[in-house]
Parts: sequence; C-alpha cells; structure tokens
Amino acid sequence: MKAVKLTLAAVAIAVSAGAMADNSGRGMEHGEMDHGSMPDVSMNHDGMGSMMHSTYPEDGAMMMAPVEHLSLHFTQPMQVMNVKLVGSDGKPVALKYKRGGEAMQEFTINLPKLEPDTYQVHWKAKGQDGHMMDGAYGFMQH
Ligand SMILES: [Cu+2]
Repeated sequence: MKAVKLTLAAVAIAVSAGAMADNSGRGMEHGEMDHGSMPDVSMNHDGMGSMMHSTYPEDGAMMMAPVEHLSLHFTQPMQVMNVKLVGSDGKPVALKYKRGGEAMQEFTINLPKLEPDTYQVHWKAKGQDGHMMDGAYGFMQH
C-alpha cells in the first residue's frame, strides 16, 4: 500500500509542475506582441545592482499609458555618458539629452511618441570615482 501512495504523490507533483509550466508560458503572451523577448534583458543586471536605485519605466514593466520619458535614478550622482532606447527591430529611437554633463542622481530624458513595441534601454554612466558603469533594462509599450 505504501508504494502505491508514493506513486500517486509523484504523479500529483508531476501534474502540478506541468500545469505551472503551462501557465507561466501562457501568461507571457497577452496581446499581439511577443513577450518572450523580455526576460533576457531583465536578467542582465551585471555591475549596476549597487548603482541603480530605480528606473522609469520599471524593468519588465507593461506600460498601458504612453511612456513620455525615461528616468534613471542612481544611488549616487552619476555622469550619464550614453543612453540608447532600442525597439524590437534593433533600431535606436532618436533621443535628445546631454551626454557627459553634471553628475546627477536622477536623470530624465523626454521621449518622442513610442509605437507599441518591446523596448530596451541601455545606459552608460561614470561614477564619481571615474568608474564607468553600464546596464540595461526592458519595458513594453502597449
Ligand atoms: Cu506586455
């Protein structure tokens, strides 16, 4: 009897694990856009973890309202050297901002009207110790 119970438990675990995998796969595909391309960018936090306080939009955000600006909020003043906003076609969106200006904790860039798409923000900034940092995050404009 004991062996049968164990087998049933194993089957139950296998079934629930399968159901969970299905849900996570389906949950990413709402609307017509490919949400599958989001996670890689979100995972890439190498070297920026200690300097980046927060971003707008947030990493991995699904933005229903138009995104009119980008904000990088650092934990210490940083001199922003480069910011690139790239859509799913790999082409950068033209941005107007001042490179290599004063070190700031909060850096904001106004955006042109964004088409619905998946976007990646790549940034490079210099810390007060002269250290160059970079990072990337992603969001989706619906
Ligand atoms: Cu979305």
